[in-house]
Amino acid sequence: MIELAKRRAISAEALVQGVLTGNRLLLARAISAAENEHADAHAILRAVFPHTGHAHIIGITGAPGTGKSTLVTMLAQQYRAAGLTVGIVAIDPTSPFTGGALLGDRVRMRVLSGDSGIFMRSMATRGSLGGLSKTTNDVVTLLDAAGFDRILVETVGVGQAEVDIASLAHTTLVIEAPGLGDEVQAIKAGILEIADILVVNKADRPGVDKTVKALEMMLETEGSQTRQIRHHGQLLTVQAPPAVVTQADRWQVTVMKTVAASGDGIEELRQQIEAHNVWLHTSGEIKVREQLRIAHTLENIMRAELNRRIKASLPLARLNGMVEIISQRASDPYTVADTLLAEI
Ligand SMILES: Nc1nc2c(ncn2[C@@H]2O[C@H](COP(=O)(O)OP(=O)(O)O)[C@@H](O)[C@H]2O)c(=O)[nH]1
Ligand SMILES: [Mg+2]
Repeated sequence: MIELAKRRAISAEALVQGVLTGNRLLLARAISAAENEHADAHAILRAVFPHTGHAHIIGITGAPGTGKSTLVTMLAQQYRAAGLTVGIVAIDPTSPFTGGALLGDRVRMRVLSGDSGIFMRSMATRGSLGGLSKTTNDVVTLLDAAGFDRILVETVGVGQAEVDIASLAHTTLVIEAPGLGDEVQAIKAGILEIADILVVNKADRPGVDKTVKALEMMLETEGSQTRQIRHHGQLLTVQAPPAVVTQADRWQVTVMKTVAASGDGIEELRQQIEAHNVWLHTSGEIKVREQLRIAHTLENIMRAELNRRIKASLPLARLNGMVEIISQRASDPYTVADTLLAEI
């Protein structure tokens, strides 16, 4: 039972119905339950899962300050103008208590509020080794079940989250901005492997053409026809089966210029995202990406569950006792770890 306004509790069944009928208040409650790993969370997610698989999931990553949040807001409005509904998940690795980014999000929420075709949620990453957490997956699942046509997931391009986004999204946008000094140096290696569309935002700023050129040169030299994703710690190269690969089957990564602050180039970007969506289906690539998404989700769920079990079966006193034994060299951490894991 989820506590609402101190006294009223809402049953998992009511939350599931709320999500499936697009009730915003109940959707928000269900998301909170998932985020807080409430006891009902898994029951809710299980019940809504058969109703997922319809949304096109779009990941947006890039360094802080490149204009991702501004761009996502504009893109959402453009999608609305095109008659589609949009769910937004903004993931911020900073603490919700430091303010900064969330303050910006509050401004953004005001811009987008009042439109029932848009639902936005900000979340801080926690307890997931810098990557996207299991709960990010869960929130996407709930938005998908609630019937949103497009789900935009904004994540700061730092560490593991940047690579993870490519396993979560169907289409990945990497956002750059001009004026990062030595362009080629500033553009991180690995970006070409995850980007389906490269965006140079802040195209109103000097140096934009230099940045575009640098990216285009990188694309030419690396001939980014394959997409590499780390899975089980191994580099997985995703490509269509060799027999059917023709030039027409390949997705051409392009560099697009936008000014998110004014909206310039946003409609063109939206159309390119839609073109990628069409390509995913005509080429059959959608199946490959869906399998990756599911494998990634499954791994995240198992890892989270294992963490929970380890914590539950290992009281602090016992852990401290083990630490003492190891520190006296009466045993070693490998043996103790095996013993403790065997008990789970
Ligand atoms: N000049 C210019 N400023 C922009 C543009 N897009 C965003 N900004 C500004 O850049 C700053 C960072 O934007 P934000 O969307 O928060 O970036 P994020 O950290 O990547 O999410 C804000 O002050 C925006 O107003 C743009 O196209 N041109
Ligand atoms: Mg942002």
